[in-house]
Amino acid sequence: MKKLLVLGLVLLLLGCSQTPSRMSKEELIKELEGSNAQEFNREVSVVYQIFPIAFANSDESLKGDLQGIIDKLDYLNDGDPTTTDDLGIDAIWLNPISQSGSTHKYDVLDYQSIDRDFGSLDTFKALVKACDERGIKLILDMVVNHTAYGHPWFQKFLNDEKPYDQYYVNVKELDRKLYPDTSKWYKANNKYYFAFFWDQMPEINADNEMVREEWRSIFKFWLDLGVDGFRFDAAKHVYYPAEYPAKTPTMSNNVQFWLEMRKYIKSVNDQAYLIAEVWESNAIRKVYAPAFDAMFNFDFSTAVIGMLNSGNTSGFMTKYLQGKDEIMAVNPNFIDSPFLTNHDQDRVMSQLQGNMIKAKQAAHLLLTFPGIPYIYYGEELGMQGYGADYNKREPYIWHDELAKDMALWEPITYNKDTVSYDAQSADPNSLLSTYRKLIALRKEYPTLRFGDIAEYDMQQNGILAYRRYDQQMDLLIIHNMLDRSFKVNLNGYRRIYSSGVFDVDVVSAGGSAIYLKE
Ligand SMILES: [Ca+2]
Ligand SMILES: [Ca+2]
Ligand SMILES: [Ca+2]
Repeated sequence: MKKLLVLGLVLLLLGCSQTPSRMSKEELIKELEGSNAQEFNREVSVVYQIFPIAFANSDESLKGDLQGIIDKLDYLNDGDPTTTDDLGIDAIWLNPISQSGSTHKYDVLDYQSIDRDFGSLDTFKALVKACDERGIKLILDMVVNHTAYGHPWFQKFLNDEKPYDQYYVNVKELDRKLYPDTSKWYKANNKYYFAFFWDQMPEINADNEMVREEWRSIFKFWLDLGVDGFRFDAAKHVYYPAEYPAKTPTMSNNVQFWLEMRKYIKSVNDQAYLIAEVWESNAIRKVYAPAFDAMFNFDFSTAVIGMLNSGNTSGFMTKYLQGKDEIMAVNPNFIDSPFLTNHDQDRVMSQLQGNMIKAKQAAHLLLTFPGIPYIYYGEELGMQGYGADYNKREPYIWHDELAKDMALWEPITYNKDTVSYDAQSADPNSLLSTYRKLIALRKEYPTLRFGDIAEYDMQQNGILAYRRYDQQMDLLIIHNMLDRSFKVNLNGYRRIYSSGVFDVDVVSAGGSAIYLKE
């Protein structure tokens, strides 16, 4: 009996050793404790998001490309802190640039390539060098959750070629007990595959150790080329409830997956910056917070635009601070990333019905909150667009007349009246000039980046006020969303900035002002 037990135990241990040992979430969190991207945080005050096909063109094709971006880098940051006619951003997030069959490029055919619309690996290396010369960091979009239908892995999967038959969740029959929601499952070659976003974007089997290994080598490929960080697309979709058998702890598995990827990436470059798209409220995002250096603050985006449209400021700060505290409690090194909109959302100017005063106030809000804010290309011009995806990704309006350096990959529909970069650049009161001033201010007063934040109750709905403070200084920021001017009791604060010309203790309707404690 005893012998049998021992034999059983030996067999059990042998069995275990054949499956890859995977560290638990808790073990990974412990191991990654203290891991951060503080160097990135110190050097990067603001990130600029570029949708490459729509930004700038360099050749006979009308589509935007990497050389076009290189040609325009001096407009984003010329590397000279004494000149102020550039935007002043410190990092660029590029939407996907690898070979793909679509214009959005989220269906990747080869992860270690540059799409021919955009250039070659040599153009990419030139972009890295040109960014380096100007002190601009580069963040690449990594589409881990799914590949293109035409990706060689998926084609081999469909043909049952080993080991690729396990690269995607391989389901022969959809048992309704295990897969109660089959709306995102598709059939090809007598088997099923899962594709949440589009039937042309089949989703990988994240449970397969070989797939995880593929991803490690893809990350290494780009890190070796000199990129500074990654933006993880659709991070919560890696394990999606309808994709794995019922009762699979998908959220917990997602966190484990990303912790493992993070551990690997940090072993290659311990200062790599990892930001995730977890399109969820703070309540869910806090579960993901230990896995990343940063996440986009979707609650902030929704709340700011809602507040500007309604003029109702009550509860905004309480909700913001609660979300912030909850996330910092699980990851003290977490870097929040406020933003207004991205390539998937109706452009902020459209959501604000083209109201320039509100667009400027949105910029003042975005650039006076903690963390690393993101600007979606064209927001600084007040570009519009809503509804279908391509409406939100119109060509950047460089000039008054169409020209060869514009990325005219599609007709301009929503931005026929958008004032061009050229015209706004020459106008000190333009939205572009407002963005430039605020970005410069954020650099001049690091307290706006790193300081604490607390509500400053003005006892007036329609007035949003908060303090940004640290041991160096104490700033008071006031946004007036009323339709009349508002008199402030200054209490020892001196005005250092205002978005209009008015008395020091008056904030005009739609205006924003910053005060410094004497
Ligand atoms: Ca081109
Ligand atoms: Ca400059
Ligand atoms: Ca998935």
